[in-house]
Amino acid sequence: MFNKILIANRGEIALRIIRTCKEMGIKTVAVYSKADADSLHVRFADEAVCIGPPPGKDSYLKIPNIIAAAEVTNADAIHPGYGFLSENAEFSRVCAENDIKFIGASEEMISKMGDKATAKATMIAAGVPVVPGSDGLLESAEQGIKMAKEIGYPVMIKATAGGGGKGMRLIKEEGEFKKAWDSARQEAAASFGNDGMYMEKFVEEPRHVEIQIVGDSNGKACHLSERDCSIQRRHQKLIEETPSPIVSQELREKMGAAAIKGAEAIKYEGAGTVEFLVDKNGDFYFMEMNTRIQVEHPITEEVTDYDLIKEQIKVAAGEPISGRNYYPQLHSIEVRINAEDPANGFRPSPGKITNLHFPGGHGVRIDSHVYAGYTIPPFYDSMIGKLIVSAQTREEAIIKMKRALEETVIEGIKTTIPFHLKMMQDEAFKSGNFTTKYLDTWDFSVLKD
Ligand code: MV4
Repeated sequence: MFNKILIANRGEIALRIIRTCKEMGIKTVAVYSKADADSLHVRFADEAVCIGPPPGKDSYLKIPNIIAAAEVTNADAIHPGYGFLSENAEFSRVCAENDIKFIGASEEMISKMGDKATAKATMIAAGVPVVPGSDGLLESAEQGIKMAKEIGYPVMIKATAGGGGKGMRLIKEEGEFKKAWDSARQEAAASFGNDGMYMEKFVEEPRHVEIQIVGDSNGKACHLSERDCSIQRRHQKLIEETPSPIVSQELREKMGAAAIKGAEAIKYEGAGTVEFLVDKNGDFYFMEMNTRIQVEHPITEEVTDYDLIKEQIKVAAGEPISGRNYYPQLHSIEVRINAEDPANGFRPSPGKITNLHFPGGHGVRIDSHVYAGYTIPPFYDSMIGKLIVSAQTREEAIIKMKRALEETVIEGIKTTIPFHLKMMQDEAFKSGNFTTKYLDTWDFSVLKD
C-alpha cells in the first residue's frame, strides 16, 4: 500500500480524498495556489506545498510544480480528483516516468477514451451498443451530407476531441449542414486544437444514465449500477440520483453488463464511468467514457455502501476487486450547491460566506470545503459543496432533500439552493418523468424575489 499520497486538486474533492486516506492510514500532501492558503484541504492534510499563483493554469495545472511537490515530500502516489489534470494523458505519463503512481488511468487509456471517435470504435468492437453513425471521422462536408442522407435527419455532428457539448451541432435538414459543419469545426479547432468530427443519428429527448465501474490490474471489472444525470443546464449537471427512475432491474443488468464488457475489453484499471443515452423505448447507447472519479460519485457510495476513493487507491496499489456487482439498497439524490445566482442566469457569485449552517440528521451527507468566514475565490469552478440525501424510496429522499435544504444557511453570497428547493416541489421532477431537455424550458424567473 502507498505510504503517502499527494492530492493534485482543491476544494471539496481534495478534502474527500484526504478523509479516505486518513481512514486507510495513508499520509497526505495537499498542494495549493496562493488563493487557497486558507482552504480546509491545506489544514487537514499532513503536509502542504504552495505550487503557484491563483490561476489554475499557473498552479493546479502546472505539471512540473506538482511533480516537484511530490518529489520534495516523498509522495509515492498522486490522486488527481476530477477536472484539472485528472484526464491529462501527459500528466499520467510524467507521473509514471517519475515512479509516482497516478491514481487514475494510464496515458494510453486517457488518450483512447479522450478521442471520442476512437472510444466509440473501441466500444463497437467490444459489442457495446452505440448510436448509429459514421464509422470514424468524417472526411469532408460533402461526405457528411451524403452520410446524413443515409442515416436520416436529424443528425448530430460532434468533435472527436469534445465532450460536454463543445463542438457539437444538431442538424435538422440538409440546408443547415454546411454552416453547422464550418462553425463546429472552427469551435473544435479553437477549443481543442483538433477539428476531427464524427456523425450520429440524433436521439430525441434522451435521459443521461451513466454506469459506475471499477476495474483491477487482473483485467476484471465490476459495476455499481447507474446514476441518472438528466437534470442539467447547458451541460452542467445540477441534480443527480440513483437508482434512475426510468431504469428497471432488467435494464440495469443489461447496461451494467455492457459497461463491464467495454471496460474489460480495454483492460480498464481504476474507477470509471460509462455514459449512455437512454431513449423513450429504453434502448441505450454508449456516449463517452470518463476515466476519473466524478463529482456525483457519493450517491453511488451511499446506496451501495462502497467507498469509491478507497477502491481507487486499492486497485492502484494492485489489489483485486471483490468480483461482484453492487446494486442500490436505498435511493440517493445529490444537489450541487454552487456560488451562482440561479435567478440571474447562474451568474457566478464569489465572495465571503458571512454565516453558514449545514444540515444534518439521518441520511444527510455534506461534501464541502467551505466554512463560516471563508472567501470563495473567483478563479475556479463555482461548486462550494454537495448535499447528498439517502432514504428508502425516491419520494422519501425528495422530502428529506427539501427538509435539508430548508435547514441550510449560506449568507453573503448567492447559491443554487433556491433552485433546488423549487425542484424538490416540481411536479415533473417529482414524477420522475423528464428528459435532458427539461431545464431548457424551465422558468427560472420564479426564483426572483
Ligand atoms: C447526443 C444527444 C442526442 N443524440 N447524441 C451532450 C454532451 C455529450 N456528452 C453528448 N450530448 C448529447 N449527445 C446524440 N446522438 C444529446 C446530447 C445532449 C445531452 C446529453 C446528455 C445530457 C444532456 C444533454 C443535453 C443536450 C444534448
